[in-house]
Amino acid sequence: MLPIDVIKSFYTDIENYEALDVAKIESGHINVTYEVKDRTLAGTFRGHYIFQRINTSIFKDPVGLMNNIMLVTEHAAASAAAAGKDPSVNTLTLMKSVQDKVYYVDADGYYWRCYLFLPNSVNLDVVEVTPHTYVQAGGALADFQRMLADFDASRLCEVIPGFHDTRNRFRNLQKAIAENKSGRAANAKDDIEFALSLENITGTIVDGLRSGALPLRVTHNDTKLSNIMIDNDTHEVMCLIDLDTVMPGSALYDFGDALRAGGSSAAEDEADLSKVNFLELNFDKYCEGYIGGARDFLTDAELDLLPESAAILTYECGIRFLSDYLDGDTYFATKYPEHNLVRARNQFKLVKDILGKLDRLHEIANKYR
Ligand code: GN1
Ligand code: MG
Repeated sequence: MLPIDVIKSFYTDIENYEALDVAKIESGHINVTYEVKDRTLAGTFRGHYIFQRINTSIFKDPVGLMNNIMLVTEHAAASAAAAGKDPSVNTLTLMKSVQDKVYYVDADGYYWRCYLFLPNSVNLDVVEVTPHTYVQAGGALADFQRMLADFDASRLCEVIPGFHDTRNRFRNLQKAIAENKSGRAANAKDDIEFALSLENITGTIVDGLRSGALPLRVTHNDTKLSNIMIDNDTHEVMCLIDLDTVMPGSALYDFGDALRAGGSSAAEDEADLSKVNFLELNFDKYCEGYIGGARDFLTDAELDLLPESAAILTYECGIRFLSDYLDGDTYFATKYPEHNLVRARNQFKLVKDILGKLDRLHEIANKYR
């Protein structure tokens, strides 16, 4: 239920409504989302909004999280306007409450927020996915990073501390192996051996951030196709949505994670590893969109590491699945007992494939620099 006091706190014109539709949107897994349409009796829109109740069992600091989203969307809007673009299309727009805040706490203590609905938008994965989809996805990430390239990312809080600290993820794996809480380490002997053999890649990005060799930027951390909105008629990219995991970090986190998912020929839990391969064509198309849109602000150090970042972020996800398997499946939802081990093996197969193709991937990325 969307309480009326929540609507009224963001939308003062509601007193004059003629026809108000409230519909629950079921696609997200974390927050509770409603679409609110205010129309005249003749059917013309007077207002069109997204209301969301923030899941505070996952996001324990909703005020810090909303402050991140406010800073990032305001900066992105100003950048879009300065570039002669339409901010209401190129970024989400938060509504302010009657208390002049970007969130509202209801009588039961729930945190709510309200965005303007992106006009005539549809998710990128709703239309048919083709190689061109990856040009668009890469372009969407480049647009997001470009609008925020001159924003001081250290002003943002770490919504999930150490989210892509691969060295820390590696220490967590060592701990999970030593503790072997599930008693399943023997089932994963070769996988553990493989995971431990790649410690040398865990510092590439985090050490670069710490030394300043890689710039600190705003990262999105969930750049899947369903979080990219396009215009329903022209199919032009509008913007990224789902800004809950916006945090300070490296541009390589988002590039690498996008290819972890979008570069694979199979789902991340495909058990038949012969079907799991890294697709050079998807990498090429994503590079076309991403490097094409981002090469003027990315540093050489970032551009040099794009292929490696795909391997590192895939490896990191693999060791998270493996650690969770050893811990007894406490973090990721699983559908059957060995699900996390299947996922880990799948990711490791992809890592091997990426590492074996690094020279070729550098050639591809260099075409667009
Ligand atoms: C989780 O919630 P979802 O499915 O978008 C995880 C990501 C992993 C992904 C792997 C907050 O993402 O980091 O890459 O699973 N998100 C969080 O499927 O841990
Ligand atoms: Mg998400």
